[in-house]
Amino acid sequence: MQVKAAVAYQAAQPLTIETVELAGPRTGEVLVEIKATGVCHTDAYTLSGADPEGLFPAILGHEGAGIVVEVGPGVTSVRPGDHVIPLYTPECRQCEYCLSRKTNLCQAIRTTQGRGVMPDGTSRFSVAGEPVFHYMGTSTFAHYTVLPEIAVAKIREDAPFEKVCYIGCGVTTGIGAVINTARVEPGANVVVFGLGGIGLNVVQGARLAGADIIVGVDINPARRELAERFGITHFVNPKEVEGDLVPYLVNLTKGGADYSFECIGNVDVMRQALECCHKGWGVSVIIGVAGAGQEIRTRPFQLVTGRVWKGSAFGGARGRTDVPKIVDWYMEGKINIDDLITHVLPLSEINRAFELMHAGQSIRTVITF
Ligand code: NAD
Ligand code: AHE
Ligand code: ZN
Repeated sequence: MQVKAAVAYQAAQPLTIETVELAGPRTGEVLVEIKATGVCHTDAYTLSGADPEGLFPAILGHEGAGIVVEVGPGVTSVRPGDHVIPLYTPECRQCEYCLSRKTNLCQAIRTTQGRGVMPDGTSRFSVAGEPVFHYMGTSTFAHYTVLPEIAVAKIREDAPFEKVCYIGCGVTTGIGAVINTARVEPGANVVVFGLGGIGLNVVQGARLAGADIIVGVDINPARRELAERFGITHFVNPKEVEGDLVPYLVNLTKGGADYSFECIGNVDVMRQALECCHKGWGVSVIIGVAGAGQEIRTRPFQLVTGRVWKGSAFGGARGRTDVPKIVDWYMEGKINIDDLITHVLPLSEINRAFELMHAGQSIRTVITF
């Protein structure tokens, strides 16, 4: 079928909006009509050329929601008409990783996902007979996309696509990092670096978990007001701090953060996030994605003296199990998504979403089809 899509032909170039060819779902696959998709900083990261797994030409996008329109042979868990959220972290419930119960990182299709193809090694997208790569196994910057059955979460039908698409990445990543990865407890002191589409969800997760002090750190002063509404008790702009940021934050949290979260993708900030943690027990969670060749550094003494460095992908969430529950939380008013969606644009204006993000003017832009 012919499908409207935004194609990334080259790193650091705007996306091209055009009609591409999409082949139907094969065994174990589903065809989904994408109704809405968020634009996450990770899409911008891959488009920039900094992603070692970045491939071109590709159809980016990994924060979508839509409706199943066709299923391939052997598909049993969803059927046409079902409302779904695509999962860049699938949940096969059969691989060693899923069965371990120790991680959400299902590996059933990870290798082919990273190579920009479906599990059988081929792409469903093409332009003029030439294949176009999938991205993160989701490619939600297309009006229709094909996904493995294990990479969709079935959700309730009364949930608005243009809001719950954000649960496909940002909401789940931020709240999940607090609840599943750090397991923040009531009364904890938390520092969140980066108050964008992920960091503000960490803030609302920390508030849900009953954190006491929640410090938000961002170089964009415009982030302060919204972050306060979402639960920060203190705002720190590193550009306005005299001297070192780390001792300043240790002092503010009365000895160091019980938990810190890096939601930027800056390796120097990752070091600060670890080192502002409380001696003996502070846990720092890396969420931000850093470019090819970048490495983190600290004195091993920081770890010897009890600080813990962790990472979190998709908030440690098991997509098919946890995503429908997070949709319920939104529908029950337990979490706020609406105030984080600052812009809604048609696919034809998707490049504007990247401009707004880079200018620090948006939290999340949602594209509707
Ligand atoms: P965003 O652009 O919405 O937010 C980034 C925020 O960081 C902005 O508010 C910006 O002003 C702030 N910032 C930039 N440099 C800073 C500095 N030096 N000090 C303090 N603040 C600074 O991006 P986002 O969509 O929230 O994504 C954040 C990061 O998380 C990205 O690296 C993204 O790739 C990553 N991410 C990871 C996962 C995961 O599963 N691990 C999921 C989604 C996104
Ligand atoms: N391709 C990058 C890795 C990017 C990355 O870490 N992705 C996160 C999700 S970011 C969503 O906005 C993730 O899920 N990682 C686990 C995984 O298996 O990719 C690189 O550096 O190679
Ligand atoms: Zn994302």
